[in-house]
Amino acid sequence: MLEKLAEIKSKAIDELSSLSDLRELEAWRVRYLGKKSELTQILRGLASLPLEERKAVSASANELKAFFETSHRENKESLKERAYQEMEAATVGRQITLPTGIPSAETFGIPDVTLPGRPIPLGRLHPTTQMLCRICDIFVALGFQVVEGPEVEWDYYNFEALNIPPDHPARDMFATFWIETESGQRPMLLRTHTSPMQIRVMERTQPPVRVVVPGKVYRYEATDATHESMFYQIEGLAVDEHTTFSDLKGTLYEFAKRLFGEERRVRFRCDYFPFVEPGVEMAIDCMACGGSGCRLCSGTGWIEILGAGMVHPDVLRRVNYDPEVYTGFAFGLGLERIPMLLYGIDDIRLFYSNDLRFLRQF
Ligand code: YSA
Repeated sequence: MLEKLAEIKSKAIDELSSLSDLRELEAWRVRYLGKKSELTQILRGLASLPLEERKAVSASANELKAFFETSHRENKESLKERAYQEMEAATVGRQITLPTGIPSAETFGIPDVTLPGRPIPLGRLHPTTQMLCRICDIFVALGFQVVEGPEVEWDYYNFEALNIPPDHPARDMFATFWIETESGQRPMLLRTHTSPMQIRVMERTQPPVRVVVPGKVYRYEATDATHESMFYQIEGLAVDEHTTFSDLKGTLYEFAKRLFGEERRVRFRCDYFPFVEPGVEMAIDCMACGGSGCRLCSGTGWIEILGAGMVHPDVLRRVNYDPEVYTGFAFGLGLERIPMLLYGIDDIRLFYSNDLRFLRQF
């Protein structure tokens, strides 16, 4: 048996010296250390040997096993190192031909530096956020501050303080999501527009005031291509002594020029909002047809982008501003409508349906 072990050892050493890759080394390990190897069979059969022979064979067989294990470990390291160096050589522009049978470096946890880099997926800002930042930047450059306010609002701020008492027909303009409250508590709702922030800002600030307020608003409405039940608005408010309608027009002209380009024409027409007097809507000439009329502008040549007006004296009185001393203008625009115009997006619902094919375009 001892002779047999010596024979196994010499054969294994011979084979080891001619191994050229890790796959061959693995086959060698199975052959000499695997469950079906001669050595394993000898170790398993030790119990059946006479005592004296068992002692001698056991010592030699275990010694051989340890020798094989060490040889395997050392050869594995050196073959791995060799594979790695060959991979590395390829990155400095030298063409190498890998010896056949060398498995890919990644099999051993070594990055294959010859492969093209994998693109790292980058996040991006939502198109609404991008537009919100762009519009706020324009107003900041014109001297406005950006403030935010609550989306769950009191009826008082959303309606009453804005000259829309209970049962006022103007409430119909703002289909409302009401919040269930305890009986006797003041009514609460999801704000239907950003205008309640006009009151909140004026309550805690003395003129001069110049703010823009971006944020989500909610309407209890069926959705369609131009209507969502949750969308964004940006409110603007400027109050000071001697603020006039010309200031309103000048500010909004400048805003439209900076956002849509110098060549856009701007039109103001009378409109009604209970919290302004006079009230106007501002439209720009249709960028799709240049004003001649098309589907985008419903054949009118103009696209309405915001509502505005001079702050109503009753609103100023409610926040303890003297309307004989102070005047102001305000405006509110629907945010999604702007990228829809600029990029020709024909359905507002695309913004919030989380379709990455849409979102990745911005
Ligand atoms: C008017 C005068 C001011 O001095 C200040 C603000 C305002 C605007 C007013 N608070 C308001 O909300 N008017 S509005 O009901 O006409 O909405 C303003 C804009 O929001 C619309 O021009 C439109 O662009 C957008 N909008 C309205 N309902 C929408 C919507 N966008 C998407 N989905 C909806 N359901």
